[in-house]
Amino acid sequence: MKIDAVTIFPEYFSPLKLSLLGKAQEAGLVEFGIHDLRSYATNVHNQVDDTPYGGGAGMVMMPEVWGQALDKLMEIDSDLIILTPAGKRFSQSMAAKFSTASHLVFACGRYEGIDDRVRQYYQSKNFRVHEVSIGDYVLGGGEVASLVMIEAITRLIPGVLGNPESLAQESHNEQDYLEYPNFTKPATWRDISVPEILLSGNHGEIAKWRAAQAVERGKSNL
Ligand code: 6GU
Repeated sequence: MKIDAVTIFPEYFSPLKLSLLGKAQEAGLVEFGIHDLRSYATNVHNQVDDTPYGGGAGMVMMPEVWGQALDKLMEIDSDLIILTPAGKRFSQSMAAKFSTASHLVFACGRYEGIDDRVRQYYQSKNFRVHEVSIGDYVLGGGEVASLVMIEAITRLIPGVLGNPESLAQESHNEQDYLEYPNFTKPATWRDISVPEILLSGNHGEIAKWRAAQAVERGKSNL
């Protein structure tokens, strides 16, 4: 999978070098391209935002600079993801869908967002355009939201996780219940003991206990 991100703060994306994402990139499973929006500015001051038509607070990102950047990046099979708190809420099922895409382009809005004609234009050219939010709170821009999405999506690409079993068992899987609690050595820590059943070696009973715990946690989180 190829993943491009367009931002006025490319440094936000340096964590892509770390951990799972860094390894996935080294293994050739995913290729990241981070692009500075400002380098596509067409005016002398490298300006990327301007005051909103109709008035109101804040600034809006200008369409022409986004057009220059996205014309370079969008290919026939690209999905364009526009980060905005007004978008559709990101979820595990959305991550699963995006994990089978061949090329994702993340457009990181700042200020009050990107001139809506950018969305309209790429939609009218029959690109798949998605406005996505990661939750009901307002961030300073789409960069952190993009990182959240990239991490959730890339770990679902076959080969990225060392142990694919952990995918099948984890929280927020298709059944939508939350995972059971986990314990490791020592068996007693600060007078708190690991549940006996987990030391029993009875894998049938352990599976039952875990399923019950998972349901309990799911309920308690509703
Ligand atoms: Cl995608 N962008 C911004 N600016 N704020 C957000 C968001 C995105 N998702 C949740 N809050």
